[in-house]
Amino acid sequence: MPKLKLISFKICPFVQRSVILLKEKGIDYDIEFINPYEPPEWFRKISPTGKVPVLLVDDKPLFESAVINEYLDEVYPPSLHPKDPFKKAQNRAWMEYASPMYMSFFNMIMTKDKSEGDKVKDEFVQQLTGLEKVATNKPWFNGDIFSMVDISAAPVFTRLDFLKKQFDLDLLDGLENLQGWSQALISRPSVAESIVEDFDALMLARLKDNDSWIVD
Ligand SMILES: N[C@@H](CCC(=O)N[C@@H](CS)C(=O)NCC(=O)O)C(=O)O
Repeated sequence: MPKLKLISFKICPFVQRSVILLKEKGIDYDIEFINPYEPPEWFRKISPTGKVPVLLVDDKPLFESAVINEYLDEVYPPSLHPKDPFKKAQNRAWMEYASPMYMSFFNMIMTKDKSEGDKVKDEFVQQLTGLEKVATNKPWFNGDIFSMVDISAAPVFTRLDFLKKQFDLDLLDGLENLQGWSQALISRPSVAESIVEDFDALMLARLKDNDSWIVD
């Protein structure tokens, strides 16, 4: 099996997706934390986008979390995708749906101005409402089988849990399917262990540094 090293940023949701998959499959890997916003020179050389995650596979770089996860799923069977091609494609479509939610979340929490924050919050809640319509609460996206699509969405719920605990802001209020899915995901060992110990402190520091409306 190849030697794997994940280049990470402690509060990055995209990295978290790869960590969950690595843990879920019990794959051995090394991890190195950097700040992609002030990257070391060696990272600039190996990352075409300047973003994390980058997975070094026998020292060869692979970028984009979705691609990294598809690679790991293929190389370390059994696959966590449904077998049926249509269902698999549908799951992948919802994985695509979840990706821009991280940008909405980031914009929502990093905005300085409360009224702008509320506007972005409404957009984010609309995205959640779209997900609510297809979530099953049984508890996983595909019912009783944990899949790649669950991994793609899990970091959304880690972050919503942070907002609820730290600011009493519950964006899952009234979204019952997502509440069930969220609980199941947050309690899953691979997800719980994918969060760095100082996650809340780092998030709070980032919000304060950005003068976010949430910390007012
Ligand atoms: N589409 C990328 C997004 C990765 C991404 O946005 N990573 C952020 C950290 S969470 C980053 O490295 N940003 C650095 C930058 O934009 O310069 C993926 O899924 O891997």
